[in-house]
Order: sequence, then C-alpha cells, then structure tokens
Amino acid sequence: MKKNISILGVPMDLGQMRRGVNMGPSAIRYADVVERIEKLGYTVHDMDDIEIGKAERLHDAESNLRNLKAVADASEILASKVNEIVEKGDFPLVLGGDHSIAIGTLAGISKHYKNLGVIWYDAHGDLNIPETSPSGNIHGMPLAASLGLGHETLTNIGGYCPKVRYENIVIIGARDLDEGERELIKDRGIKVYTMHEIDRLGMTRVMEETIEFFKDRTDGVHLSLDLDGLDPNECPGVGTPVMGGISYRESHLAMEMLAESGIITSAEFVEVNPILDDKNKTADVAVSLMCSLFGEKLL
Ligand code: HAR
Ligand code: MN
Ligand code: MN
Ligand code: MN
Repeated sequence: MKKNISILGVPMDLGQMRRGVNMGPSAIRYADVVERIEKLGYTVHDMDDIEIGKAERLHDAESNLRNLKAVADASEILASKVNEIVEKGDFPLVLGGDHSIAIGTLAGISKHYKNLGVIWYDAHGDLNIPETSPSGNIHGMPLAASLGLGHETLTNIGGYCPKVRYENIVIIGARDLDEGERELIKDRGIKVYTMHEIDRLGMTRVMEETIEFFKDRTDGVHLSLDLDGLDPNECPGVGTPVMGGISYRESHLAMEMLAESGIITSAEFVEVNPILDDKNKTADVAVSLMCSLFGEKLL
C-alpha cells in the first residue's frame, strides 16, 4: 500500500433526512484518525473538509430526488479534490458524511483505472434510482449512479459515465434491500454476500473469495464502507440502523485480510452520525477499522 495518505472530510448531510451526519468528519478526527494512522508509519496529509451547500427548501417532487443540485455541486468539488490526490500519488481516504458522497469519490478515482473494482460494505444496496427509491434520498442511490443508472446529473459527475461495471462490484453485509434493488441485483448478476452468506460461510471465506474475485481482473479496488454495515449494537451512530449486522470482530478480520492482500487503492468511511452515537463509539470503530486496513497488527 502507498505510504502517503491524503484525508478529505465531506460534511455532507443532504443525501438523507437526519441531521448530524455532517459532523462525521469532525467525530472521526476527534477519534485521532491522523495520529493513529501516522503511528503505523504513513505520512498523512489532512486536506480538511470540502464545502457543502444548504438543504433545498422545496423538494423536487417531479424527479423524486432530495437536494439534487446541492448534492451534485458537492460531488463535483469532491471529485476534483479526489482526482488531485490520485494524481499526486497519494492514497485517498475520504470521511463522510452520508453515502451520497461515494458518487463524487468514485468520479475522482475511477478514470485513473482501466477496470476499477468496488467493495460496497453496507446493510443497504444503495442501488435505487429515482423511480425505485422509497425515500427520494440520494444516499440510497450512489452505487446505481456510479453504474450509470438514475438521474443524469448524478451519473455524469466528473464528466464521464459509468464509473464502475456490474461485474466489478462486491456488496458485503446486505440485509435491507428494496424491491427494485433486488431485481437489479438478480438481472445483472451483481455479486452480493448478504448476512446469510456471511453467517454461513464465515467472514474468512467471504473475504478470500472477494480478494480472489478482484485480484487478476481489476487494476484497483475502492472500499466504500458504510458504518451501518456493522451491527448497530457496535455502531449505534448511524442514521439508518438495521439489526443483525456484521460484527466488530468480523469487520476487523475483513480489513486485516484486505491489508494483507494489498488490493485496496482508495477508501471512504461514511454515515457516522455523532448525534446518534454513544460517546463517539462509531467514529472510534471507523478509525480502528482504518488502522486494520492500513496494516495495523498487535504483534
Ligand atoms: N434503501 C433505502 C432508501 O433508498 C434506505 C437507504 C439507506 N441508506 C443508507 N445508505 N444508509 O446505505 O432510501
Ligand atoms: Mn504527499
Ligand atoms: Mn450506504
Ligand atoms: Mn447503509
């Protein structure tokens, strides 16, 4: 893994309706993200937060997309900052913010690869389009938008489309999918490890298969880790908790295996909401997972 890491905060809360997730980057910094990663021997550049616009007062009922313009504007800025990080040769580590930010992160990254893989570690599929979304919340749509599905304002962020191909995605931890998302997964054969497979196969096998799946076919792999992929007992500070999630230990194992494999070339940690959290526990889990991803070992 690269020895220089650039951190970018994205205090985005416009992709959903619970306030507080805009404070995610602060909570993660308060959990000593910079210091803890530096201890592992990396040079860390904290590029601070990008600016996010204001929530729109009127919901555009016609397109069923809440805060479309403000989310799109922030996504363009994020894409160009992430692009800069990749161009200077650093590892991009993006701190959310709600998961709508993945649209901008992937827009900044994907053009640097011929065949980018994406690990979507999440309770949700985030594969909705405006027509299938039950909420109009853009944080339920970023993976679809990155595939080129949905509103063209979102699919064309960064000036190109798509950012990722169906066959280069692995979803891990799914346990809450909407009808349209289920159909898309089945129609397109998207690779998903639901909680059922994680229980049944164990995280070791899930990660061995995932790493094997990506190893020879992709030239980079982005990890998009939504903290609601973990169980809400261990990560209570998230806006859309779903019972029966991936454990803290399984998640550490997953990160440790990714570190050993060396396949990960960029990462984002999203949906930390300190207002809903218990003494910054979720931000702390996020940082400890980052440390495992960057190779931290006890001995
Ligand atoms: N699927 C639901 C929707 O589209 C809920 C999405 C919740 N999303 C996140 N991201 N927290 O994973 O509204
Ligand atoms: Mn540098
Ligand atoms: Mn998500
Ligand atoms: Mn989620």
